[in-house]
Amino acid sequence: MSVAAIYDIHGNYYALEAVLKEIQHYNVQKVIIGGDLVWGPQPRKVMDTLMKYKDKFNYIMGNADREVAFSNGEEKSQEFVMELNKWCAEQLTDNQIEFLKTLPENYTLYIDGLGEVLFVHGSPRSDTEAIRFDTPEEEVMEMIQDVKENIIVCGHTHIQFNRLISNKRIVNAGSVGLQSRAKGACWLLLDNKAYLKETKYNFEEAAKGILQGECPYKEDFAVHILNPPNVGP
Ligand SMILES: [Mn+2]
Repeated sequence: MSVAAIYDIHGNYYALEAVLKEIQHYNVQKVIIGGDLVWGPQPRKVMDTLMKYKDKFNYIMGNADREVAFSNGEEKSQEFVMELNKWCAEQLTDNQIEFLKTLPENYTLYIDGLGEVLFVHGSPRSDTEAIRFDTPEEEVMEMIQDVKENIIVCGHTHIQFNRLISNKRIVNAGSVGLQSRAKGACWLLLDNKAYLKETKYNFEEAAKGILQGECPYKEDFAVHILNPPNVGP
């Protein structure tokens, strides 16, 4: 069985379209949408697209989905994050907001050749806890101590990695829409092993489309897409 894990789309419609097109070449039988769907420049277009697959794909909730859908941004969130939470919620239909509210925290799947795989957004214990490519092993071991599955797929930090820590394989799918470091839309293909994928798309066209929209801070999103930063959030 081939599975695509598509994480951190962050309201980038162009990147999502590119990845959905790309996965058609891999005979993918299951798609896991790993959270942080809408917080970004094109929330409505992304949700209109994803809702077409609402019975076909499997979804988990990201911290940004929770904050947008329940209008309960973290108290420590910066002002622009709160403003965008509100703006994104206003762009969505009631049905789309309700859909986001029902998303589960995690998803488990048995994949031949890999075994049980646990999909989470941040860490197994929190959708805001970051597992980065360089998080010290002792810190990660605390986060995963109650996990039974052999493999943990996560996102949230927008930089891909594949690490083996205490006999658990931990794979970060990277970000489709707001990637750091990579020059493309990042996602993960799971088959007999984990393949970190990067799909090229037209950054200039995406930036132009975003600038034509009404999103607050749209210039910052356009710059991020044209010149991905070296560090994740
Ligand atoms: Mn996140």
